[in-house]
Parts: sequence; structure tokens; C-alpha cells
Amino acid sequence: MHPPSRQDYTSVSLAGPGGGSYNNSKQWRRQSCWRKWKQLSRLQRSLILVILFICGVASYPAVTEHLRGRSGGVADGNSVLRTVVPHMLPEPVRQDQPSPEHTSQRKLSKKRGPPALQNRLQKKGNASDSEDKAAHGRKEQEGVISWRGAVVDTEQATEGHRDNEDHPAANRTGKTSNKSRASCLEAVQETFLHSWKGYKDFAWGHDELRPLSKSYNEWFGLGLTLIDSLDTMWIMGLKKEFEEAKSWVATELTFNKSVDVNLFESTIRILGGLLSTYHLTGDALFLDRADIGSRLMPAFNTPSKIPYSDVNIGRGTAHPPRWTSDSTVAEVTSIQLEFRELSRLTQEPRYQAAVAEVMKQVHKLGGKLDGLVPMFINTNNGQFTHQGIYTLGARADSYYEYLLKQWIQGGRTEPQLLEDYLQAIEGVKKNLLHKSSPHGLTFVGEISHGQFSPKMDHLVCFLPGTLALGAHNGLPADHMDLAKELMETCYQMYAQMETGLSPEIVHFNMHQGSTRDIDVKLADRHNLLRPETVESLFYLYRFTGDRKYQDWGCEILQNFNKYTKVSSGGYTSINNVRDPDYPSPRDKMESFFLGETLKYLYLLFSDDPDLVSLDRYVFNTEAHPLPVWPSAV
Ligand code: DMJ
Repeated sequence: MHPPSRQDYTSVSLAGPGGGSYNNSKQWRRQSCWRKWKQLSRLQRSLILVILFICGVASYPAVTEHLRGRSGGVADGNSVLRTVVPHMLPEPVRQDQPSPEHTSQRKLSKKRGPPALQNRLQKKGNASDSEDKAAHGRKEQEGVISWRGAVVDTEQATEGHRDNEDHPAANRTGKTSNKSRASCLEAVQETFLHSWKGYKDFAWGHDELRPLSKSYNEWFGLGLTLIDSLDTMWIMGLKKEFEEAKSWVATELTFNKSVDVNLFESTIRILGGLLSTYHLTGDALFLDRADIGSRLMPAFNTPSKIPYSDVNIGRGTAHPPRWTSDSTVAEVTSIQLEFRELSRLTQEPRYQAAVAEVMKQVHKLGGKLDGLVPMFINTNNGQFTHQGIYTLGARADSYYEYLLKQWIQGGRTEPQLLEDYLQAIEGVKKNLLHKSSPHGLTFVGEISHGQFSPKMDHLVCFLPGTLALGAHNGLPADHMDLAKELMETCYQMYAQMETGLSPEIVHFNMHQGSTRDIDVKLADRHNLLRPETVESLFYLYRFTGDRKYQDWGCEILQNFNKYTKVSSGGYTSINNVRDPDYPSPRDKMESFFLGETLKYLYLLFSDDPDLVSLDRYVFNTEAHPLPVWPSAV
């Protein structure tokens, strides 16, 4: 897609967090000011100039002070590490009260059930109820199903999660008051509703909203944004919106059409979204629609059993991309959580068998570097291809994530998965981990044909969350230390940009004498509303109770609202995170903004550890929670 021209941009209006729209066109602002200036008399103009001169002289020291603050050197005038400035929040208040929601220990209850429909809220005390009501104003109870995401009953809920006994450090660094956090929670719900409004008004039933052109993109033609958003709406308690979407799924959604879909994308977004919504709601409609899984199975009919990237779900045919017989490693190894769960629910072993075969083969393959995998695998011979590049970013990222998460999903009973995960993390430490200059940010670079490159995709920011999840499940404590270091780095990828939003890719400086830690190439300055950093903030906050992670998330949410909100509805990807005056909107709202980014932000601010407990659920790579298997507990 071509970015809109500057002329297109003059008709665009983006709204700030306060809700007011503005026309951000420089041309419009210039013309309007000039007209007003010309309407003044000569005397009026001279008076204004004199006043401006006096004000300028008087405020010079304050302005220079402010500018020094913006370039924000921690150590010297050139340094760029910005401190946390929660712009949209009221005056920070010191937190003395322990928060009631965190634990560092995984404590499992003894019972588990089928899709949990018990009304947890009726069983829980009133204290958290009233807090929730204040925050959301939307809580409802209906029979046994709660509209605040009735995902676990009290008996099943994680125990010992109510105070910070296990976390002496918890809450000491957070600067934000309870009231401010409640306002972040409200803000993220408003952000969702504004996104939904755009989708509903201009793209209903289609894959993605184009908020500026007030139209839509079709990718698979399967209502991608709507399906990706279902469980987010449930978790946020948006009953009306959820019901409208559900009725579309019941009456309009059909997979009986000749359309090519990407196996990975449709698995994580559609199959994952439907399975998760089934579990949260207990509504059989969503399990029924999860039959898309059977339509994706032809992808596995390859000579090697490594699946093709594309399937025609109507015709039952599959093929690789036109230019190659390779598949992407991350794609073929990040569909397992969903297919395994489908087998468990349908009692049809073929789904699990197909994806387990992929894992078995990848486990045995040569061509890894200390557990790190190349980016491509051939569907004919089942071997890695284009070897020599090792990254935790695009095309490899979720391979690592799914090693750990499958191990958790299956009750930590599959040693090969754990072995591969632990080896890979050691491989990361040995080959990819470095510190930047001048401030020593820990980052994960890449190896390209034996050479280290200090390049890091925003996609890599899933890693702090995954490392923290592993540590929470009993893996080495130094994984948590690394998670915290990388979390700081991912936050700085936002904080050091002029818009406060991260670019797609950064390069870290490693030379002594560098004046800034992070460089961004011209072609990498876009932001697609991606979730990885806020995803990791959610995990880090749940496991440490450190409020600074909420503060960082709140700041990021504010900047999404400042630079990507489109007043008529929806949010847009932008081309340039380094230009706050002209971020250059792309006219596309990715489905993962609603499916992942806003869900993780909501859970980050929610302060309720039972709202999708991380001891009961494992999130797929599109943020759709699937249950940890009952036999596991
Ligand atoms: C999502 O589809 C998933 O999170 C995937 O794992 C990576 N890309 C996007 C979000 O960035």
C-alpha cells in the first residue's frame, strides 16, 4: 500500500486524547493565521509585535530550561533517555498501599473444569466489585455468566495472590495514583469503543478498517477484525458490542467460500479467537465455527508434512507462495496451541498430530545456532533454508514463544519443548545479547552470516513477557532479570521517539562515544499499532506488581491517542514516529490493535489477577487466551 501523499493528509483529522478533533494540516494552519493577521490594523499589528518581543525576552530562561529537559539527558546534554512522564495523568501520588493482586509464585488449585462459566463475581467479595464498578461503570451479572469475563470460579482461582508479601519491591516505583490508573482503564475502554465505532461504521464484516478513507481492506474476506475483537469485548465487559458481533458470527460468517488464506494468520486470529471466545463464554456457537480448523488441514499435505503457507478453505487445496516452496519457521511452529486445543475439544487427534509432527521435525533439524533457528523451512524436504540469519524478530519470533507456551498448555509434561526453549534462551544470551552505548540498554540483535547486527525489531518485545512467564513457571530466576532489562529497552524504544511511539525497527549504538543509544533508519520509522511491548508490560506487572509498568503502558496509550486517533472513528498506523507534527497516517487499522494491543493494555490496568489468570490460561500469539489443560492441574 502506498502511503498517502501530503496533499491527502490535509483532509485528515486526528483527535487528541481530550476527544476534540483537529485539522493537523500545516498548510491549513498557515493560511488561517495569515488571513487573520491581514485583517488587523497597522496599530494592532505593531502592538502585538511589541508584546511578543517583551514576552519572548521574559520567558527565555524558562524556554531554554524546558528544551534542555526535552532532550532529557540522563548523564549529559546529548543523552536521550527520557524519564517517565505520564502526560495524561493527574499529579503523581506516592503509592504506600500495597496492591492486592500480585504473586511471584505459581500456586495451583487442585480443581479444574470445562469452559468456566461460574459466576466468579458473585462468589468474590464485594470490595473488588465496587472498585471494578467505579472503574468501568459497566459491570453486569446475568445468571451464571458474568459480563466482566467470567473465566474462573473462586475455587479455581489462583490462591495467595492478594497482597505483596511475595514482592517486597512491589509498588515502590509506581508514581501513579489509583484514580489515575482507573482513568487509564477507562481510557483504554474508550479507545476500544472508538476503534469499534470506526470498524462498525465503515468496515463492518470486513477484514480491516481504513479509517481515513472510511472504508475497508479485504485480506481473507472473513471479518478478521470482528473475530479478533470478540474476546477483548468479553473481557472488557462490552455486552452490547459483543452481542452485535456474535450475531454477525451466527448469521453472516461462512468459511464455505473459495478464498486463499494464510495458514498462520488465520489460525492465530480466527481459530484462536473463536476457541478463546468459546472458553470465555461457554457459547457452543464459537466452537461450532472453529470448524475452520478442519478447512485448514489440507496445508499439511506436503511431501515433508511441514505445512504450506496458504490454503483455499473452500476448495480444500493448499500451496506455498508463488516464488518459493519454503514456509516461514515462525509460521509453521506457531499454530500448535490452537490445533492442540481443537483436538482436545473435538476429540479428533488429527489436528494435534499434524502440528506435533512439525515440532518433532524441527526439534531434530540441523542448522540451528545454539538452539536458534533460521527463518525458512522447505516444504518438500523439511530442511531449513536460507541459513545464516538468526533473529528473535520477524519470521522466527513466535517459534520461541510457542515452545514455552505449549509446555505450559500441556501441564509442563513435554520435556522436548522445555529443552528446546531453554537451549534457545541460552543461545540468545550467548549470541544475540548486547548493551548499547552510552546508557547500556540490554538489547537482542541478530546474527547475519556470522556477523552481529545491532538491529532489533519491535516484534522482539514479546520476549520480556515470555521470559517472565517462564520464570513464573519455575524456570531460572535470571530469566526474570533479563525480562526486566529488556522491558526497559522496549519502553525506551517508545520514550526516545518524538511521538513517544516505537518504530518498527531500531538499531542500537555500541561504539564508545555514541551520543544516543537508538538510531532509526528512514524506512523503519513506521508504527503499526503493534502489541508486543504492552503485552510484555502486562506480564511484568502481573508477576512483579511494580506499578511503573502500568505507568509506561498508560503513557503509550496516551500517545496512541495523540498521534494515531482518527476523529471519525478508528486508529491508524503511521509512517513516521519521529515527526510529531506530521506522523503521516497510513490509513490502516490492523486487527491486532483490537485483538491484542488494547486487550493487553486493559489487562495491564485492570488490577484483577483473576481476569484471565495466567495460571489458568495461556495466551496464543494473537492474545487469545486458551486454557491450560485440566489434567495438568
Ligand atoms: C500479530 O499478528 C501476532 O502478535 C504475531 O505473533 C506477530 N504479529 C502481529 C502483531 O505484531
